Amino acid sequence: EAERQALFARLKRLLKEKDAVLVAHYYTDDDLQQLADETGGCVSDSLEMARFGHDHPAGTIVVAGVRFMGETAKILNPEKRVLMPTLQAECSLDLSCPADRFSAFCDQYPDRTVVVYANTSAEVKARADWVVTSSIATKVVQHLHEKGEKIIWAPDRYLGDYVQKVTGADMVLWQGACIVHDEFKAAELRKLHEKHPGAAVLVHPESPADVIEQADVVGSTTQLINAVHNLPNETFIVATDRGIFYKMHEAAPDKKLIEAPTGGIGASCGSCAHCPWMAMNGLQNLADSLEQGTNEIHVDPEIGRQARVSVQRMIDFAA
Ligand code: CIZ
Ligand code: SF4
Repeated sequence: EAERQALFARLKRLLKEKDAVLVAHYYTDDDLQQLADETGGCVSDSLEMARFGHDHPAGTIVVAGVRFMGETAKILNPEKRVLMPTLQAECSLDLSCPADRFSAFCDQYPDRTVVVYANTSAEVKARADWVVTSSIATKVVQHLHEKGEKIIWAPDRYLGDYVQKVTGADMVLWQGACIVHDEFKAAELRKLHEKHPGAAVLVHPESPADVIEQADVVGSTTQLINAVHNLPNETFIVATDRGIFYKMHEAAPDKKLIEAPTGGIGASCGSCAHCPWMAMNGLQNLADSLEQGTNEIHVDPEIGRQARVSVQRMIDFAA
């Protein structure tokens, strides 16, 4: 604990010295979320992280999360330096969708509008017409559907399937999945809910359809945190990365939060739901990166410019 205190003090000094602001994703360790809160940084979802970094005056944005989040910050802030505690933190959705294969896939459907989830590389975002997050995916697709457009959706097949069901849009789906959310188990969830009949079930739409079916609320990280605060229930069963409990506890300290059951494959903490790549971020590698200026994110300027157009389209739509 004394060691942690010393590291916290050193990191606060370093952030000031280097004119840097820390943005941490909801799925990172409590330590990082706490440090971001204490230093005027931000804890949020991937897009809000990039927007916050944009509005903040600091010349360096340090992104605690996975690589596509660092890239998204760079896409929206090409003039700023973007650092990450590690460049090894991947995302199975991003990995499932290499730009060359995806581009060839899109070429097969030239009459379709290309909508991609934020969990993709800068190159894939550049190939797309729209980038969306889970909080706005349904609204954007509904809007396109009403205009008579047919859609290519990538990379998460569960989120795509959910959006398709809600909107009735004509969608061709890329077959990617998140290794964390893919592990939530419908039968076990049903049994757990029977034991806690008063609990509300909160599900992130990267989960399988039979898990989404049992949800009282399906939503993005921010929407699920708000649900804990806003719903009258005293107990919640939560199907998303357990990193989110830090903010849920803060939003509603008196409520009881239960982890939804998983198969646990790929998790960094046994059978719980925790992204192994998010878990690569820590106070120590954050300090190293800040001190030495290592792990800088670079995005080809032309790719960045094209990707910014599709991200900006969503931001303007949301406004
Ligand atoms: O599952 C993820 O990585 C999410 C929810 C990312 C995001 O948009 O914040
Ligand atoms: Fe990717 Fe899933 Fe990890 Fe999010 S939780 S970064 S979607 S692998």
